[in-house]
Amino acid sequence: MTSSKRFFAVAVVLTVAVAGTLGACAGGGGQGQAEDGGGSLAEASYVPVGEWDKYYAFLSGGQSGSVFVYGLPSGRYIRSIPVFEPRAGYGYANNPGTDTYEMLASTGPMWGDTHHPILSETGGDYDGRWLWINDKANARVARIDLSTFETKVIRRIPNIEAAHGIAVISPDTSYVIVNGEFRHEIPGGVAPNPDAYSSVMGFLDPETLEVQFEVQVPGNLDINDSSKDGRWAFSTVYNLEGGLTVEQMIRLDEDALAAVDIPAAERAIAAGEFTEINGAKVIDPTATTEKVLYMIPVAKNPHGADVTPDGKYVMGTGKLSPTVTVIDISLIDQVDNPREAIVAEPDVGLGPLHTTFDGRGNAYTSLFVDSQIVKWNIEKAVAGDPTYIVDRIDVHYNVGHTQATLAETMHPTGEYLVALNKLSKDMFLPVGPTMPENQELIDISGEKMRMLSSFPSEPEPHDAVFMLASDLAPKVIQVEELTANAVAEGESRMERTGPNSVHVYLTAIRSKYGLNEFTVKQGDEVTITVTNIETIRDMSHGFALDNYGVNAAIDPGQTREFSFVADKIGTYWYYCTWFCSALHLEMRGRMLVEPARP
Ligand code: K7E
Ligand code: CUA
Ligand code: CA
Repeated sequence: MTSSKRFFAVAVVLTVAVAGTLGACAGGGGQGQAEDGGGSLAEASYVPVGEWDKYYAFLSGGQSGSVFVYGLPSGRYIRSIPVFEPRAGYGYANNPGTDTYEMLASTGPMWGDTHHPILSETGGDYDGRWLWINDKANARVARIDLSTFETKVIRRIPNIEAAHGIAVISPDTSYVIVNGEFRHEIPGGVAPNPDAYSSVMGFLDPETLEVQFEVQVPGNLDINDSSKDGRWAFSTVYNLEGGLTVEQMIRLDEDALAAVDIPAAERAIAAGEFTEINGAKVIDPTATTEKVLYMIPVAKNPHGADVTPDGKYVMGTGKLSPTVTVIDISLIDQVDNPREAIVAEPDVGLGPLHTTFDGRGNAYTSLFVDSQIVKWNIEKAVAGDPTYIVDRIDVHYNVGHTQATLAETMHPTGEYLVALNKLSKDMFLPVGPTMPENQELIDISGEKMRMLSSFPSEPEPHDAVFMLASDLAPKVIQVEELTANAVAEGESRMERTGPNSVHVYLTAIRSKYGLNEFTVKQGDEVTITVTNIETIRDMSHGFALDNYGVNAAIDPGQTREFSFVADKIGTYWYYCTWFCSALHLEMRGRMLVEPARP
């Protein structure tokens, strides 16, 4: 087969593989069950009752708009962190007028499509401060504070359609980068001719998420990563054809891996070599004095972009090509022909999407079409040794991302790998036509991979990152610090603040609110400030006001404030929504709404 015929064949397989295997598994069960190694497989992922997992796993929440938190190796679902969706259970963005509601509503719709959780780094290792996640659908990025597992910042990124790949710039999180995947008219307006389209890679302040600058890159920016020394931002690029249809987007045999020279970009900004577009400083890399952008050809329509833990190589993972393109980072700005920076193109299998690492010189690539994880040795592939494939393991089914423990840091633990499979088919009890996703936990500590266990999740964790519990658990706070607006014990009261407004101050502690009742007039704007004055862990209270659509969860030490208009006459009970004590059901009080004019 000529190479272009082979690529076409792979493209066809990618499209039909899912349909082709769907019918094969009626009756369920059998296919996914791991071979038992005399009970040792069960032991390898068993965590006794009351003991903690060794790792936190942060899985992207996909179409839920959130982040899922699991424990590894048990695969226990612990909680989720709402980001781009309201969640009454956590008092997050569900009451109009609250800070979390305004943060979400002011940047776009009350839903999102999250793909890539990433963690803050200091010295190339996770520091346990922050986690970021993208909303592909609405050009947003959010920052979560890991001391409370709460979303603190959401920002819409200008000049971006489809915020897809995100990454931190290692080793010290100098920027968070975000890719604009879909090409469109950056300055605005509408241009039916796609020649006017482009996309940018955005460089954000990690804390505020404000855009520091953007770099225009040809093609569709897909997945990104950074070198380990802060020098380079990488991204795979597909659709260099500038096509509008699938057929047009796969016409050429090659696309590229883009490498942005960050210090060169910073110097271009300092020299004024940018155009301000929609509030962002945008660099056109064809118009800078210094070279800012390098485009290295890789086989057509690549997907994953991954840098090895030692910082030597960046890999573009094939998707339509059965290969991984290995690029020597130190050669990028040294060679005349960018092709000379490519040091290996190992053939790994059909539909390779993402690559991860164990820190012992091995790469693990997910194969969507083959439904496998393939383990291969990087230096053997670079040396041209044909025995670079070390092992293959079947996964169930059609794997997207795969991540090994701490693989994105400079010190992977090489212990577990999670395959994030797109289809679960026969793996779990049927629950209607919509089945969960299936994550599989694989032991990678030995030469051969060992399938340990699987656990379902809501759709759709694209990607995951892991932290050692010993690095994060001690940093998580159990009781919030009191804020300036906290209501102190004995200070619960109602104040009339105007002819049509009242402010109610309440404390909450087992098993009472500070006021048993308060009375307002119909049409009053009611502002309620509630402080949970508990000082011990895991003693949350809630405040729900029946038939008024108000519900807030309040953690120990936390103060929540919300407002509504008391438009209905009558008695309305407010009650605690978190089961806090034997008298939880009695933890309630009355709001009396009287007619405005008696
Ligand atoms: Cu491969 Cu959005 Cu990371 Cu999904 S992307 S798989
Ligand atoms: Cu307080 Cu239930
Ligand atoms: Ca292409």
